[in-house]
Amino acid sequence: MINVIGLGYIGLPTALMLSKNGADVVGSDINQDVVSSLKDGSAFFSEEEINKLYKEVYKKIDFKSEYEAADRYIVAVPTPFDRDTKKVDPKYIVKAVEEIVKVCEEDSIIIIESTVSPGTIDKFIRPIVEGSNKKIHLAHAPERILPTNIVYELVNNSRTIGADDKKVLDEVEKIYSSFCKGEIFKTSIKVAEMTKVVENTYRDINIAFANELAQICDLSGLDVYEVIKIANKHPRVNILNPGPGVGGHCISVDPWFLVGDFPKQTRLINSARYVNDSMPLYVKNKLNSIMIDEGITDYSRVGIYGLTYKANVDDVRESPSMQFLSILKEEDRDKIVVYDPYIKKMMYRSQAFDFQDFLNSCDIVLIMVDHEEIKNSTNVSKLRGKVVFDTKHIGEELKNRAKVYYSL
Ligand code: SAJ
Repeated sequence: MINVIGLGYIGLPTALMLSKNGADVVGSDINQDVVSSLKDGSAFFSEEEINKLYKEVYKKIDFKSEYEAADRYIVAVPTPFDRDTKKVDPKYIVKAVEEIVKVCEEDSIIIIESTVSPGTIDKFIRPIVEGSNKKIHLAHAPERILPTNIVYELVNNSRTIGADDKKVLDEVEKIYSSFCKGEIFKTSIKVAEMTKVVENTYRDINIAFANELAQICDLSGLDVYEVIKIANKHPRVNILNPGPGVGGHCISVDPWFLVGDFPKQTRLINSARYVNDSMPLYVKNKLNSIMIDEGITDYSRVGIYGLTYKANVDDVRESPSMQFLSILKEEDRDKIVVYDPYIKKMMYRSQAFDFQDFLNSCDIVLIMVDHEEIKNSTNVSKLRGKVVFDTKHIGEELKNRAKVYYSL
């Protein structure tokens, strides 16, 4: 039996997938509301594929807040970073493992899926296990799934497994190969920790390059998207997309783990983080000049489309829109109209919950997230007559519809 600890956007799909493929799964989470909604079948997810998988198997899974006496554990709890030291804050995985060692069986395997900086498991988790009076094995199996395509990627992405010896590696491989069709790479715990952080850091640096390129092209009077499109025709060039900043609790966080642990060796990584975190201010400064050009003096005539960290998700963690709003003066933040089709709860004083109501409330539309909703032609045509500042390069049709079209 496998006890999955932490039923968030990683733990839950993993528990569902394991159960679908024959495992006897207990899903544990400290949030009683999460447990109750999962148990009674009322849980709902922004990804349709997860809803389908959930409806198919939820009755087979024992959802509870307690931890189970088992021999296999998967820990998928948050690993925030300390904003001052830039180091990983391991408190949640430490707490989870402390609770597991109280109930787990002899010869159990604890698999940490949460993203951690290299050396975290040795430093914070191994002492707990060694301090227990049980023979317990550790492993690290970081996930690579992309929110908006979680179920497909759970099955098809390759997987990295780190452990101390072949026997444990083979046991953990058996668990993941029950659903993973991708290649499974077996290595040490520390290499697995490092590769996960490196993957996200690589992406953050490349997004920072695209964001710097956007600023260079803006000053040069060039269309950065045309430059990127043509440059990417080169067989060994793959420039990513510029945007209003980098959000989410992965790409915007994981690089800091390396900066925090290796401050002298991470100037490039550090600079990339500052480039990406400076984009909301760049957007604000550009918006201010657009407002002057368009004779709009009051933020009450400005509307922000999109609050989530990226398209077609309902997660607002570290989102560029939230970063943008946090740098506005309070009086302006209270005036600006915000709207996001994925956000149903009131988060800001002037928030719309209907696309047309949102458009009726503003003269300038600042597009910060490229949800499918804003890309469909019916809604694009509703932008006719608006001044549009499009930070996500929604598409050519928008240029022809907007009264005046600006982009990054
Ligand atoms: N973004 C850009 N330009 C781009 C791509 C993304 O500005 O070209 C922005 C997005 O708008 C968003 C942020 O970056 O604000 C991150 O979005 P993302 O889609 O790049 O990544 P996440 O955070 O949703 O998922 C990433 C993935 N990591 C990589 O692609 C290397 C995923 O595979 C990981 O599993 C996930 O982090 C994680 O949980 O670590």
